[in-house]
Amino acid sequence: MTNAQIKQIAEDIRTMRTRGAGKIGRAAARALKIVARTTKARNSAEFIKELDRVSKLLLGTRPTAVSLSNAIRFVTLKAKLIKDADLQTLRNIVMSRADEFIRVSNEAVKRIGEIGARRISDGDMIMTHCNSDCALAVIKTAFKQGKHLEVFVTESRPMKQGLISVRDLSRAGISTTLIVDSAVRHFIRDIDKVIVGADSIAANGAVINKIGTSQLALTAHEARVLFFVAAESYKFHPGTLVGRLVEIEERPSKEIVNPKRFPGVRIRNPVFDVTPPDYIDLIITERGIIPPSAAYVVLQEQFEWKPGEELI
Ligand code: RUB
Repeated sequence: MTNAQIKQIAEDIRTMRTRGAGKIGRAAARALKIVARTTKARNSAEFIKELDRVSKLLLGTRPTAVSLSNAIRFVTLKAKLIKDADLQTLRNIVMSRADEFIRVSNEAVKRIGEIGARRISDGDMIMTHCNSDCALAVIKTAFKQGKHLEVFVTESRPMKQGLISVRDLSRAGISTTLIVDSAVRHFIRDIDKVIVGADSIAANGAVINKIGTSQLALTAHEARVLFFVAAESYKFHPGTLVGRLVEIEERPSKEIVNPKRFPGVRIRNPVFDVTPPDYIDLIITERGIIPPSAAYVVLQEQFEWKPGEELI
């Protein structure tokens, strides 16, 4: 039996009540902590089985943000690798790893804000897409430092997460302009820097983020506008070290329009896309700024992986 609270966390991720890669990762850590706190397992083996079952439930909610699987891995791996530990020890390990993930993740967003703000100049016109805590942390930190900024935000169809960004930025006192996604090229010549977040970053430096990001990057590239990605190191995707592709989530067509109004028409709703590393000037992580070509090194360090080895 899965605890109702855990089911609710999974359902909130699936329905996007909890959304944004960082928040998804922290919600998963919270769910696993609840497992450790409330488990009825009688021994370590039963507890590990329960962790696996809940991890599977969480992993089935949304496929693209690697923060989800990286959070699960961070919280559960230590307990799974320890041999002969008693149940209470394993429960304590999972609870403290969950707390650690949440703390480190929140600190990372703050640190990204500080590091990224150094790359923002007084008077910059910035464009952002969708709603990323990391991208907004950079903008808001630069603004708090006294830099005068103007931010253009794309609506981000179909779920319009751009409206969340617009509200957040304008509440912070930042001059904010909302545009539809298709107006990006019309305004790009007024923009100094584009800043977006990431759901996954591949070993070759490609960034997977909200659908439309790659179009925005192409437009910025054409206009020679700087393109920054702000992302914590747990957004780097270990599977891409061994050639796995990041799955692009396709969501129900009804998020775009009521399909009953258009019988016989196929409606496709991929919600993320891949921006090639060539269009990315830098990636701002909590450990510092890297060029996209350094993604491989970040992944190797993060997962202590050497070529030819199996990933655990
Ligand atoms: C959100 C999205 C965000 C990244 C990064 O997509 O694409 O840019 O998740 O966000 P969705 P953050 O709304 O479909 O989850 O920096 O907050 O982790």
